[in-house]
Amino acid sequence: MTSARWMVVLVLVAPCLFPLHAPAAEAAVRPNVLFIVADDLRNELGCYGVPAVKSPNIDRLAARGVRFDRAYVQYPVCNPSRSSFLTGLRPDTTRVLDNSVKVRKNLPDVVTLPQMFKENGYFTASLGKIFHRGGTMEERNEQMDDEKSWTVSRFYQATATGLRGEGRNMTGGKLNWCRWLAADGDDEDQPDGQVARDAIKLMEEQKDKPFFLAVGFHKPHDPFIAPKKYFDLYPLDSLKPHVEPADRTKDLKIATGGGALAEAFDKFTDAERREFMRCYYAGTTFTDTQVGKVLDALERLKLADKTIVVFVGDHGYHLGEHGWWNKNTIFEYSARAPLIMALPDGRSAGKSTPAVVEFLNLFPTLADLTGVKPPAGLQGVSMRPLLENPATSWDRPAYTQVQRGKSAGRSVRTDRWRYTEWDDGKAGVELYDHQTDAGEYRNVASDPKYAAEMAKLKGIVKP
Ligand SMILES: [Ca+2]
Repeated sequence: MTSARWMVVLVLVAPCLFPLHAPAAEAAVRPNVLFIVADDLRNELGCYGVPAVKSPNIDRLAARGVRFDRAYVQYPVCNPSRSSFLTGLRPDTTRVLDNSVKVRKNLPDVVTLPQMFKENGYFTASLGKIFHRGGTMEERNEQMDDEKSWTVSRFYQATATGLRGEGRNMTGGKLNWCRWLAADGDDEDQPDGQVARDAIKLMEEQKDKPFFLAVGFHKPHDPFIAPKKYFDLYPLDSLKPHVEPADRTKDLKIATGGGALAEAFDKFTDAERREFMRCYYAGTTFTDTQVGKVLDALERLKLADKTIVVFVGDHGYHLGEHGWWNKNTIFEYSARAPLIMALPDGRSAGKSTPAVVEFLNLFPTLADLTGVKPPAGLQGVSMRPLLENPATSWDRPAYTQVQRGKSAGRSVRTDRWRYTEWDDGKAGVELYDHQTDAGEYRNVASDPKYAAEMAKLKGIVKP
């Protein structure tokens, strides 16, 4: 070997051999993070075993990543859930329990997940809905966004064309959100199409430096607006509304019942149930298509092997299960959400894990995978062992809490059980055996056969 070739080898390996003497070089090899968030997306996707829902692009990501089959959000509503996983703190700590409070109001000095990357030399961008956007359209950016987190933050609106089309309110106007529109125009007439377009642009611009690109799609969240072509994928007569099992126990009223929503849902006809499913799935496939555009760009720009890709829903959703057509419950349907992570080296591609995990873990996991030092006090743990080997034994419960009316619900999910207390048990308790009751239709909390199990779960219902 000539001396010139030796020189080349030394230059290439030096940062690896001497990382402490080459901090700049080390920082340069840190992987990017592409962090994709869908809104109100339940675990009905091709890759989660539901081929009738068309999600070829999220399925494609699952084929090159790890699919988490039992991942739970800490609160089944947008702002509290996002505030939790974007700070790595439980809702009890953020004290964000509704859609109106900004996390920094309660924790002025908290270091958010994107902020950690920004302070470590990353370009960080928020496109669309990452932190919750409350208030009126005009107020959304200022009220709820977090400027310490982002180099660039953009929010989008539909064009005039994208707000025209065929649609209606499914509750005769009683619930303003409960409406759909098979919209005129194409993807980029909708905010989510614009989000995908700009995500691609930013990747093109930033491809040579580390980035944390947060891409927040608003669908399938209500109001159920998507270009008409996505509605056409789901003919009404192809959809099969959920049928409640005959042997179910009666739900506690606090769990789903009461209020204007429950009243409206009780009145849904079979045709309206299909209509609701169609517009929800149209939004799901619309979002999936936008995810596909972003993944295509990642490949085209040769960034896939330099980028950790995370795909999450911010919480689940009921489509008629337990009589409910919404989120904000602590049943499995609402507490569980999609979570897929793909590593740059393609490790564990196409595998899945049955481990019970919390969204809270995303923050420490991404810090661990990128080598960026996380802030003190994070309340989750790194899931790196599961990504490296999805069969790793993992025995940690997942916690989800919710406020419904005046009652506080707390739920713990273990490998086998879901146990829920309302107002410390004073307003009711629920126990579901997931070995025999995946839909949580038979509350066995009063069955003496499970007294020992109940006592154990009672002891861990608070983290
Ligand atoms: Ca949401």
